[in-house]
Amino acid sequence: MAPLKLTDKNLPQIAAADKTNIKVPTYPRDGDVKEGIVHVGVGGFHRSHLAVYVDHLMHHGVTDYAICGVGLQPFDAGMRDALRSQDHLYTVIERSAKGSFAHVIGSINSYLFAPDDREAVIAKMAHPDTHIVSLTITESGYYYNENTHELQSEHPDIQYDINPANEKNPRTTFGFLYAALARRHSQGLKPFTVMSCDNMQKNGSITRHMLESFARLRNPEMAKWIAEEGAFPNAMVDRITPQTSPTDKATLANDFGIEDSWPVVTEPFSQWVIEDRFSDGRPPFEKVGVQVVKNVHDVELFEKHKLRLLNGSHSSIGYPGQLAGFKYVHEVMENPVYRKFVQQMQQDEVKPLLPDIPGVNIDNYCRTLIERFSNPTIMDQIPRICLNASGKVPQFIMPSIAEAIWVTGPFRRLCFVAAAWFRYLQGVDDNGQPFEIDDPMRDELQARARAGGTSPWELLNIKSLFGDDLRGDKRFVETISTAMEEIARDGVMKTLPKYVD
Ligand code: CS2
Repeated sequence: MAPLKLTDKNLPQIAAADKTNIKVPTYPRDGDVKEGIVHVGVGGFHRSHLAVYVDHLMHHGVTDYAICGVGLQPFDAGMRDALRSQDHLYTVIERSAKGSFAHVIGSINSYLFAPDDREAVIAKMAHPDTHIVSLTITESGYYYNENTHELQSEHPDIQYDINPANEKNPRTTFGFLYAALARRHSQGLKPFTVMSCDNMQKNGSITRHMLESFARLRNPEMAKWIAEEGAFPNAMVDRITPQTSPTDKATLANDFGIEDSWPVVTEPFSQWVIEDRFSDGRPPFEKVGVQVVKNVHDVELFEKHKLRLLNGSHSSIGYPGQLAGFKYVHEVMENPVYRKFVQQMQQDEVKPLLPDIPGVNIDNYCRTLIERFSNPTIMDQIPRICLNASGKVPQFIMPSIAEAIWVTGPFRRLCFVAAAWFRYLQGVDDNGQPFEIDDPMRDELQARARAGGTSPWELLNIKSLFGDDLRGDKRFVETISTAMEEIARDGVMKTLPKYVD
């Protein structure tokens, strides 16, 4: 039978036709449903994580927190068109050795594309039904200076948005948040909670600090109101979500009989630990497996474990893996030497720097990570891991190196990963094949990586990325320089055994 197009009208038929037990929304999607969450940055991760938790809530009868998706960037037009063409429904395909399971998700109710109508986005955020504005805007969307920990206020986008003449046409997330909050303030409404779902240590606190700094440049009164009344919960978010490939669409059509123009593939695992701090109410997240935690310190511990172990290991798979010519994460894990390298970096270099979390066995956590990385069915792409590295390596790898410097701990493998990133930035792999670098700082990084050759200095001198503690440490500079020379001379795979015991 021909696959059925994913639409509200076809849902009963999709559910009935299938032999593999597809879960579809059985809750109402109109009428009494309110859009309590506005989400900026609807990509694969949002659609496999927050939107899935909200879908579960809606199955539990929660009707006030459906999602209005927002795209701020021109490239979001693709998501707008895909979602609008299928009543904002989409399929999540969970894959593992146990098989494939498909869920149709109905928690996204509408979608606004800011380049079409910026005012509509501001009005939506300012609407009394909106209680939460959530974000997956990637690290670079925060305009956060890693060295000073301040807002990059000189950045042309921020300069544009703080100019009152541009208030109705913001470019950055902060411009939209500010305009909407100012409107709520003048209407006597509470500020919405700004809920970051990005991979950053202290993501909520950073969002708060960046938005308050932005607001101070516009109107100190508003900055004060946001500081006093606003809420910015910190959170650890986790679910590996590869980019959707054309094969995924074809498999969904063949195996499940669904025609979906943009499904999401992910793993069975999902975790979300969030601080219980909301300014205008929240849904009962704990009903659907979210760990809602009172103490911000506890959230920070979970964030630290996840960013340093999961994302840090991903970096160790990504940059050297790309140089060595691997295409997928699980292929790297199939190589015994490389696998050992990742395990030893976790065990010998990262784990000793991490605090205990009561109830969490860190060795089990590491073992689970290796299993998740080894899942061959999700086909997680190395170039995805390498994307936007200037916002990732300074979060995932460099803080472990800095802490190892303070305690004179081992860090050769971490330095090898940083060296591989520097080499990667030259844009040519170990076989001389060029590849594309996708990073908001690409031009500067690539020019410096090429000028520096096997010396790290051109790159280390970028003050917004690397702190003085790194630049000033002789042992670090020597170790990374040696690794850069080895990789340039012998390539990753010949060098790697030197870093494995
Ligand atoms: C990855 C993450 O992009 C990356 O660097 O490490 O997207 C990772 O897959 C997620 O954080 C998993 O939760």
